[in-house]
Amino acid sequence: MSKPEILVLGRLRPPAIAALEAHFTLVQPDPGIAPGEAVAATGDRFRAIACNGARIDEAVFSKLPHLAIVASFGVGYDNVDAAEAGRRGVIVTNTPDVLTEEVADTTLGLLLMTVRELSAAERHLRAGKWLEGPYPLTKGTLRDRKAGIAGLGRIGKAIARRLEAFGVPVVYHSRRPVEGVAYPHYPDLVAMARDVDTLISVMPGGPATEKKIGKAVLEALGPRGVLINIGRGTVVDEAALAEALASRTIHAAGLDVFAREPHVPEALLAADNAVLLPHVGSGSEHTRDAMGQLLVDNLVAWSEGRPPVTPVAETPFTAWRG
Ligand code: 8YV
Repeated sequence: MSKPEILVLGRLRPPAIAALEAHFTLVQPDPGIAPGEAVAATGDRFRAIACNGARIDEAVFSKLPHLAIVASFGVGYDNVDAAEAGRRGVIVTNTPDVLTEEVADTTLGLLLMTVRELSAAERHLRAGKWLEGPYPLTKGTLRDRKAGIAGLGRIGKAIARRLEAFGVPVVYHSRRPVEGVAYPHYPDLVAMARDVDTLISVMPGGPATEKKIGKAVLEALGPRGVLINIGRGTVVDEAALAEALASRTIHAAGLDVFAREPHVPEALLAADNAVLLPHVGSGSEHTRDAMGQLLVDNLVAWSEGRPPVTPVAETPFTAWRG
């Protein structure tokens, strides 16, 4: 019996490719070609997609009339129009849980780098400036801070646990209180920003959160304020943030994500009070391979007629085109 075909859109690491090849025949268009174009002539062949970052929207769905499943790499799936998938009876899966601790570790690293200026201090040493004098004492410290986490899902909770261990009090913002959580809840983001000096965003991307962290939130955070963004870049109004950093409306920012990756606005690159990382939150081989394996497990479950392991909320497993 021939193996089912999988359309691979975007890059996957060799272990995931090898694991997929054990079960499927892979069709891998050049990742530089837009998904709609890549499937223009052959779309009705495919019932399953494995994707990493590729935009899968209405235009792509319309070229894939027999599609049953989109297995997306990453916990965030703002690149996939999951609501449209739901309407079409297509299951979308993501890769939660396996990256939670890694992303939380990176968040604490980025927070410390930002508050204690660790990357600037290392640059001072490497430039030979230590010979001329010590690196200046930092204005920032974790010792007197209070953190507000925007988005208290699995990753937000893992960050909160670490902050507790560091002795930093935690509050959180989400639309509704999270069950079983004792941290104080703020339904209003500006109100929370006013009450904390360290805002950590783990919010997902998409239209509902676009530019939620803008001028009003940054002003509320105030001159001691530190913004850490580990979720999605689109959540921050980057022009307003660059302005707030330049005018010292806030003290500093640590960013792992940007609105138009891999492009980073010049005004942020110019900010000496910003620590900028190239979206490395989950970026260890260990964790990326666990994510890859979960993507494969979802597709194998589909091909064997079993329920998907990690379907997204918009496409719960009820009836699907197995
Ligand atoms: C990945 C991420 O780097 O899981 C996510 O949502 O942002 C990251 O862990 C990204 O998905 C890789 O494409």
